Amino acid sequence: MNIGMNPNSELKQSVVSIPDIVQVPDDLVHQAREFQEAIMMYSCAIREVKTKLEVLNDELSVRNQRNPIEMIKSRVKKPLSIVEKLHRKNLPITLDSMVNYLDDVAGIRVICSFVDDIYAVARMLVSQDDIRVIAVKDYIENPKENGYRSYHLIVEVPVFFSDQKKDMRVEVQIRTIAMDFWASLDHQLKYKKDIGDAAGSIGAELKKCADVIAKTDRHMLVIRKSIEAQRRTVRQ
Ligand code: 0O2
Repeated sequence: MNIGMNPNSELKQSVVSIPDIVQVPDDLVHQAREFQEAIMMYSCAIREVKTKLEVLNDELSVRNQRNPIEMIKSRVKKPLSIVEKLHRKNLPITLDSMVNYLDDVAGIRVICSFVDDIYAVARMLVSQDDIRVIAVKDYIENPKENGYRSYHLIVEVPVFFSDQKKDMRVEVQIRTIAMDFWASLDHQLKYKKDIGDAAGSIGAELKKCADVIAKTDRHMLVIRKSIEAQRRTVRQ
């Protein structure tokens, strides 16, 4: 066992807290370092896009006297979820695969008040000239079979680092409070896999809830629009 000074010790310490007496292969240290750097870059990309969304929300809230965005959540995908997704897609479990084939390592979830806010926010974000749209999935217009609704965008945003500019991919999921409520519970329930024969009927119940929620979202929008129309009439 090598207990002397290891030339890589400083690097090792910065990547993981492994005592110096533990021999870690240099290539593993190198890979860990590269992974850490990639994750840092994704987290910076999240900050760039999040700031854009916050700016839009601030501007629109002053102009329209209400916030189109209720909340913004973000996350960098956890290492185990990255491995699980690469495995599910039959891709090699490598850093290159992650960077080249996973579009949702950096993820932002925007929770809007009303359905029309989703489209307004998406339109304003993608019309910014440093944003490149890679893919759009409109699960509101075309809900998933299980009832899942949300508007998904994969965008690329340039991030300036000390010695380079990198175009980073970020997945932006935009949905209403009601859609988010459904998706959160659906996500929780997916982890409870020991439901045996009940899976079909539970799926059907969840689908019913999703449809009720979508109807409520549409109804809330009608109410807001009639309030706005009323206000305009009163002002005239
Ligand atoms: P997590 O843990 O939320 O990140 P792709 O990403 O394009 O390779 P897919 O499944 O075709 O794979 O993409 P899609 O349909 O755009 O879905 C990606 C993400 O949307 C999922 O990420 C979920 O966050 C969300 N999502 C999609 N369908 C459902 C659903 O039925 N229920 C819920 N609750 N969320 C859903 P991950 O990586 O699966 O999970």
